[in-house]
Amino acid sequence: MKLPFIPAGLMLLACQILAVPIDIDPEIEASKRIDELHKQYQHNIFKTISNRTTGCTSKNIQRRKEWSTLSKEDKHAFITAIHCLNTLPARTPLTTAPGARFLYDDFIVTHIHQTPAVHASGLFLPFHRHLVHLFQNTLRTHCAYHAPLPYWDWTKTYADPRNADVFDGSEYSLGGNGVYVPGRNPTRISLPGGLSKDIPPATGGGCVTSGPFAEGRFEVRLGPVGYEPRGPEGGLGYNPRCLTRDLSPEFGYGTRPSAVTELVDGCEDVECFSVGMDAPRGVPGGIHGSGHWQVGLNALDVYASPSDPVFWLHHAHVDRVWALWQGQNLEERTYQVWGTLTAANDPPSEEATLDTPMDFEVLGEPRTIKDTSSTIDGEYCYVYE
Ligand SMILES: [Cu+2]
Repeated sequence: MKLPFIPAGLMLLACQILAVPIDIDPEIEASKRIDELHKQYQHNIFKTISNRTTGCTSKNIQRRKEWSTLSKEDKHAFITAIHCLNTLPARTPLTTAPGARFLYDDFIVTHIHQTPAVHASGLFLPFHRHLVHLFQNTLRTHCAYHAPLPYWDWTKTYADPRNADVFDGSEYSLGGNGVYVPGRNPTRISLPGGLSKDIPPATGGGCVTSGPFAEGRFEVRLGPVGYEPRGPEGGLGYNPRCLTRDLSPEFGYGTRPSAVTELVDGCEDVECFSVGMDAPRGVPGGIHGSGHWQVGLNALDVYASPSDPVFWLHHAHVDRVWALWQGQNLEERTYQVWGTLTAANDPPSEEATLDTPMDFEVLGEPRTIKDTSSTIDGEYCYVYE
């Protein structure tokens, strides 16, 4: 007999009422539930494309993989390709961003410019889906990266991000934690929509010193924009420095498995999903924010956060959770739109529609929300493994 799915919270309550000894970890239950949701998502995607002979088919679909499941060769290729982006010339004119030197910087400049429109707004999910796609395309066309785009499943490492493979500091990681700096004050980050938040110091705080993005092997040039001391020219000036991190178990908790199941099981419309993912009570944060805050420092900067390469793996996973939610009911959930065109609707702006265009500046042609809604019907053709 197949038992119906019972939310972990309800199960816990039932055990308490019945005085049953509790040995259920709700996060283990939620994690199993994510596996079920993932199977259903994949089933629905492959059912939809199974009879196709052109366009996105089960033969040509790209499979995006979790970082820890990539082969050493693929990890190495991804890391090498990111370094490669930091050797090719920027397309952004120096008059637009005097600090933009290399191709990698184009992504940061675009993200800085677009931040007030594409966070805690109706553009959040669509904009970042296409940004990640453009990044993958650039790795392929300019730096010969042909392996799957990796994602970082932070539900697996929520208890302590220091245990994540992606941060193990080896040559097959995106580098380790920042070096521990004692006695630091909280970092006050400014969020789009005129809000701010104090992020307490965690387990690191200084330069990354191990792995392929350690000090001396990788340079950040743009920002900070979202906290003090701000970089020159509004963060668009040349400000070469190391990559910093401050891995935080406290914020890891924000990306626990039950946070994801609450959204995917609990949200019938994309308003509920987007708000929980990115802006609970209108304030930028949610699961998406917790992913940034548990990495720390460079990743805390809402504007210039793509300066930490883990940005791409984090946003691929935000996109996976959106795809997981859409994939439970592709017909009803793929083309839903909600929200306005400004962060926390400040200043007040129009409602987004499927035809709302998004600007990707030097990275590529504008796209509408509709262009980005489906992972298998428009220009995209990918599935998460
Ligand atoms: Cu962003």
